[in-house]
Amino acid sequence: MSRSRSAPSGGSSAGSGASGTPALHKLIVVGLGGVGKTAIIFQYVYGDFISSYDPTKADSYRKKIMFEDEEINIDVLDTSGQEEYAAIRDNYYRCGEGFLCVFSLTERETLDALDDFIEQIHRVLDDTEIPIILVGNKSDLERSRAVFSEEAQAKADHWKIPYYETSAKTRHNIDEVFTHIIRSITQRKRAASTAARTNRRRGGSGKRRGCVLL
Ligand SMILES: Nc1nc2c(ncn2[C@@H]2O[C@H](COP(=O)(O)OP(=O)(O)OP(=O)(O)O)[C@@H](O)[C@H]2O)c(=O)[nH]1
Ligand SMILES: [Mg+2]
Repeated sequence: MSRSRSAPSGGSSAGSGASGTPALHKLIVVGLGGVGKTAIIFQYVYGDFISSYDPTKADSYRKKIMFEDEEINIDVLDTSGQEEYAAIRDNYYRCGEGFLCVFSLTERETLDALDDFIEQIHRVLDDTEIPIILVGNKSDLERSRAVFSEEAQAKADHWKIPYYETSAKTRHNIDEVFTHIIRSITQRKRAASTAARTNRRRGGSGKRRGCVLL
């Protein structure tokens, strides 16, 4: 497991282990400041809870895991929820193969804000099928809950995406969320490579989405 203070390098990761190197899948975690993006990633990668709050600029984490009997690498990009970084989000989003859209169950406006994030992801990638999961974090703070599960589920249904409630503090549903998004990404890549092979057999040209961070 490794952590770097810089954004990950660009490049397509569509090739998935055929050459013997582990497949690499790129996740991006987005949402307003303070909702627990960094805490969720830290709990998943290091099995620990950060109780202090140190606003993120952009960090990336890499973790090697066994998934469906195969060794894979995942790159997790931890974005900033601070408004001053909003303008550079487009650049980051281009590299994403799957997104966790996080809000805090204790702050209603953090859920409302996610419509804009999801629209931006769809627009930048020109892809409304990109794997996204809605994540309501801080489920351990039940007494401060400001969003009913049904309301968040309704938003997830609207966007046709799954919904999970997590706690980065207790680790509730943390592994489940990452497993779900990785499964969605791998299924999608498999379908795309099957389609590309079929297309090549029929003499078509393969089109791939690139991603470059400036
Ligand atoms: N009780 C509780 N506190 C949490 C949870 N997740 C995060 N926190 C706390 O909420 C604060 C903000 O968490 P961060 O993970 O830094 O939030 P962030 O979304 O990364 O914020 P930015 O980097 O500014 O975008 C910290 O004090 C965390 O300890 C949780 O599940 N339960
Ligand atoms: Mg952070």
